[in-house]
Amino acid sequence: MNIQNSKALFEHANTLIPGGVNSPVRAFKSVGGDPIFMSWAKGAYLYDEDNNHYVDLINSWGPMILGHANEEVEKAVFDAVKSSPSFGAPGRREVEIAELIIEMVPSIEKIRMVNSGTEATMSAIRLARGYTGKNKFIKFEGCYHGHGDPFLVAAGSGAATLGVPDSLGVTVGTSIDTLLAPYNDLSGIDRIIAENENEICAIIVEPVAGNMGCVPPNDDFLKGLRSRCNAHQILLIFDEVMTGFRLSPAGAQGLLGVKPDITTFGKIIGGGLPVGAYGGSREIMNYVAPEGPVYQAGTLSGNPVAMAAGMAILKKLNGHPEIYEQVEQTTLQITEGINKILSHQGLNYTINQIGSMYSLFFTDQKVTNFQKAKTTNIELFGAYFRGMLSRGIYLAPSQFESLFISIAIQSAEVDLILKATDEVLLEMNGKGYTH
Ligand code: KE4
Repeated sequence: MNIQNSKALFEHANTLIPGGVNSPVRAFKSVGGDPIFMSWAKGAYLYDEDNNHYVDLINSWGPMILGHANEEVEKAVFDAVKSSPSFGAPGRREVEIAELIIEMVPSIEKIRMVNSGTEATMSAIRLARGYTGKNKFIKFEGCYHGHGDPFLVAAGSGAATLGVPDSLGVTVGTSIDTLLAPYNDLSGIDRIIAENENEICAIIVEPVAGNMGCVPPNDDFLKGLRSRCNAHQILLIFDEVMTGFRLSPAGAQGLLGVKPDITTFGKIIGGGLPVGAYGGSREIMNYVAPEGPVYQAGTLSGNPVAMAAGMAILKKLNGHPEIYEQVEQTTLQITEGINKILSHQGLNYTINQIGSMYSLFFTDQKVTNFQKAKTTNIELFGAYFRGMLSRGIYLAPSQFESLFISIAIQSAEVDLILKATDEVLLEMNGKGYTH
C-alpha cells in the first residue's frame, strides 16, 4: 500500500506539532508504523492522502454513528456557518439542543454545553464538589475521563486507593482527592467508602467502559453504585462522552436502566464538531454559574455551528430505535464472524461487545477490568492492527480502545472486515504469533 504522502506529512508534522499529532493515540505509538493522514471521508470509508481507502471502525472515536459526511449534518453546518460561525451571545440553537437532549435523556432537567468531553467531566467534578461540600471522588482504573488533572492519576502502590499523578505536570495536590477502584468491583467501592466516610462527593464511571477496550458493566455493578451513592449521599456521575446517544437514544443509562445524578456528554452531540455537555437535576445544575456558585465558562460554548451539527445528528437518532438495532446487528455479524475465524486459529482471544461497541483482546482471560485487559498480547494486537490496516480496515490504533460501528457499515463492509481478519490471522499464525 503506497502511503508516501502520509509519511511525508508525518515527517513534516513532527517538526511542527508534538509527536506530529494533535492527540496522542493518533500517533500509532502502541501498534507500530506511522499514522495515516486522512484527506476525506464518506459513509463507511476514510480516504487517505495517497487515495487509499479504509472501512472505518473508529468513526472519529464515536461521533460518526450515521457514517461520515452525513448529508443532513452537512447541510445544517453549511446553513449555520452562513449566519457567522460564532456570536459570543446566546442563540436559538442552544435552546433547541438543550430541549432535545432533555427530552431524550430522562435523568436530565438542565444542561450546560461546553467544548469537549474533558471540559464536561472537569466541570461535573467541580459541580459535585460544590454541591456536596466534599472534595474526594472515586474513579475506576482503566476509565478515561479526558485530560483534566484530577483524572490523570494511576493506582497507587498495593492496596492503596489514593491516586498518584499519572502525568508530569499533575501535582500531588490535584490528585490527592482522587480515589481509584477496580471496575466491576463493588467490594472495592465499599472499602473505599468506609475508609473515606463523609468525604466523597462523587463516583464517576464510564457506564460501559471504552477506554480499556470495550468492557461492559457486570449485571449488578451500576445498580450497586447507585444504591451505595444513595446510602452515602454521594453523587453518581455517568461519563457518557462515548456511550451517550451511542448505545440508545438515552445512552447507556437508557439501555441499562440506571439513572445517574449527573451525566457528561461529548462526541455524538457535536456531530463531529467540538462539543461537550454536562447535565442533571434542576437542583444540582442550578449550582452552576451564573445561577449558582460553581463557576464554569467557555468562549465558544453553545457555538451555533456546532449546535446545528449536534441538532442534526440527534434529530436523526431521536425516536429511531431501528438505527440502534441496525448498528447492533452489524456489530454482532462482525463479532460472530471474528469468533468463527479465531476459534480455528488456536490463538487466545476474547471479544467484548455491547450495542455498536466492541473490542478484540488477545488473552485467555475474560476482560472485566483493566488488570484483565492488560493481560492481552500487545505484540499480537499490533500485528493484527497493521495487517488489517494494510488490507484497508481502519481499527483503533490501541488495544485499549473500543471500536464503533456506524449505520453506513453494511454487509459488503462486514465481508471485507471478516475476509481481512481471516487473512491477517492466518498470516500471523504462519509467522508464529501464537500465544
Ligand atoms: P474529549 O476531551 O477528548 O472530547 O473527551 C474526553 C473523554 C471523556 N470521557 C470519555 C469516556 C472519553 O472516551 C473521552 C475521550 N475519548 C478518547 C478515546 N478513548 C478520545 C480520543 C483521543 O483522546 O484522541
